Amino acid sequence: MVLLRHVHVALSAAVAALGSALFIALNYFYQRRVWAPQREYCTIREEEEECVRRQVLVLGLDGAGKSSVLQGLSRPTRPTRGFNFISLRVPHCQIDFLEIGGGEDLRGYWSEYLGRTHILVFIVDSSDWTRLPVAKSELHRLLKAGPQLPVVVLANKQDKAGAATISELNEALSLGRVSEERKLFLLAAQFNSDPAPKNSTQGLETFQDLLLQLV
Ligand SMILES: Nc1nc2c(ncn2[C@@H]2O[C@H](COP(=O)(O)OP(=O)(O)OP(=O)(O)O)[C@@H](O)[C@H]2O)c(=O)[nH]1
Ligand SMILES: [Mg+2]
Repeated sequence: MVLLRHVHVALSAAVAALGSALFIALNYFYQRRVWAPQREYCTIREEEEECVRRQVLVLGLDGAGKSSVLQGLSRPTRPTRGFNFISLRVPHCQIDFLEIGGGEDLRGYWSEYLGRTHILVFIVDSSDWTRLPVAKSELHRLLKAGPQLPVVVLANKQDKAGAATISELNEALSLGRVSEERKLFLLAAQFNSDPAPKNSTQGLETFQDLLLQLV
């Protein structure tokens, strides 16, 4: 009888411990995956103190889709004289996205922002074959100016007919030339505002997950 009671107590304790571990794990997993703009996730004071601020610089030629990507991550943004800015709160971190317009007149200023940046997102219009050489030289100029910076190259507009594939872009942008030391990622994406299912946004989750790992 006494032995049975001991077994019962031990089993209950084991179930309780397993339940708590599961609860903590689920909570942690849920928090890590959360990405919702305009909400405060650092609600616990201790966590608030740990919050860090990270800047993601979003560049790419004019029309590549920078604003569309920011809109995909958040709500529509207001362009301010060639600049777009959104701020997202995720657990332990506030991520500031700064887009600078891609017109020729603004490209000269891009590198001035690298010093304050933690991650560079370079967006390419995969269907714009004629301007891929320009995108390539701008990208390599930035890589040279920010030798330590992790870089995510977003191969946007994959929905468009004749869009370059990932391997074609790897070649066209000479990414093989980039040092192996550099954290460099090339991701396929489409951020079309057209609501038709075949045109809808793709690659958003992978992009978000990658950013969460890099910040
Ligand atoms: N088909 C298609 N169109 C896209 C996609 N992403 C953006 N666009 C369209 O491309 C055009 C330019 O997009 P923007 O987001 O304004 O480009 P941007 O890089 O911010 O351009 P600048 O601010 O001028 O440097 C818009 O008409 C978008 O709707 C995509 O993935 N697929
Ligand atoms: Mg824009």
